Amino acid sequence: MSASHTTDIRHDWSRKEVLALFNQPFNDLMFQAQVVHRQHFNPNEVQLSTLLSIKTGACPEDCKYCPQSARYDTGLEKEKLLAVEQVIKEAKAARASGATRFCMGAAWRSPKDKDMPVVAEMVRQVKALGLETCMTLGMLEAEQARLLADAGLDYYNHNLDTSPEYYGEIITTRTYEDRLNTLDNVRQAGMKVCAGGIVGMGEGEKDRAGLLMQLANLPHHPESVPINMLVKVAGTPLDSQEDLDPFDFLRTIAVARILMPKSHVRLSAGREEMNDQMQALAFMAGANSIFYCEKLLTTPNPKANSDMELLSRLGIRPETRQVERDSLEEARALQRAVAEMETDHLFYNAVN
Ligand code: SAM
Ligand code: DTB
Ligand code: SF4
Repeated sequence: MSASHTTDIRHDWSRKEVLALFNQPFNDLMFQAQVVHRQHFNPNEVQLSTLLSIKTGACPEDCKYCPQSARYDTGLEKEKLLAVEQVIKEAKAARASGATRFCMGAAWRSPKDKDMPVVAEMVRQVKALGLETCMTLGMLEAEQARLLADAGLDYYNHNLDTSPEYYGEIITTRTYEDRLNTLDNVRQAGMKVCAGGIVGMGEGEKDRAGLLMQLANLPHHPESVPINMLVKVAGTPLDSQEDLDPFDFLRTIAVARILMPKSHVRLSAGREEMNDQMQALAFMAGANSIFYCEKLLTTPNPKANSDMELLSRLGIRPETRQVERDSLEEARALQRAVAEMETDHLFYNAVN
């Protein structure tokens, strides 16, 4: 495969091609992912997102992995929708600890109309703090997506979770098509898409390939692709699922990087069970975003200081906000132009 071929932004991947990427020798796959990664990103930067559960538990859906489904007894304390002030307090703490994006998640099948003004207000106030905003509230109608976009929501997270073929083993209360419709509504409303899935749910390699193929063949690649390793929670139907081979997890990250070269690939749930070496390999495979918070939605995540220590040992810096970088570059260009104008008169123009 030629170098240019591997870096093209494509939306027409076949399962055979994706499986061929997966089935390369591990070192070849990692190398290819690194080459693509370095063409589009600084390999020593990782984006930090903080996650907050704004409404916890008692969800009517039956997602077999999820501790928040009302159908499974996981001993989780349910909570009503948080007050806006509480969310803002958490967002300020996230900003102070160095996160650039604040993701708010609700255990809903879809938001009710009465919830929309409240979540929109959360978006407005979190955004006013200078943070990027993300929400994951379940399925969205077109009108709801427009309302969130109008409030200034930057990203909407809605995962495909697995391949279309394996999906029915995991969720029966909404279809794959429902999920694709929500992603379409989010895109049409002009928001950035965050969509990925979970591995380690008993799926096969063809399903991991199928999931990534679905994501990569969307009309636009999601800007953010979270790859979650199943967090096994007691009481859920997947609590005693066999562990996935860690190399298969890393292969999934690497293939995501190759298929979606310009997207941030997030090393998402499951880091609590990964050692430092495994996380370092995931960054080498092309992951360049993490959830940076001591709790995901309901389960533990590494402590902020241990994350900072790991990043520092690897020489990785937290990524600054894109807008900041863009406006910084603009400011520098302006400065250069002004400096040139100021010094122009000092030089004799030999052309004239
Ligand atoms: N209820 C909304 C929905 O399902 O779209 C939003 C919240 S839901 C918890 C967001 C995502 O978290 C799920 O789509 C799934 O990919 C991920 N997730 C939930 N439980 C998980 C677990 N035990 N391990 C890994 N990922 C999980
Ligand atoms: C995503 O892909 N992973 C996050 C976020 N999007 C909302 C959620 C992970 C949840 C892990 C289980 C829990 O903490 O409840
Ligand atoms: Fe509900 Fe979301 Fe959990 Fe599914 S993943 S049970 S929709 S909270």
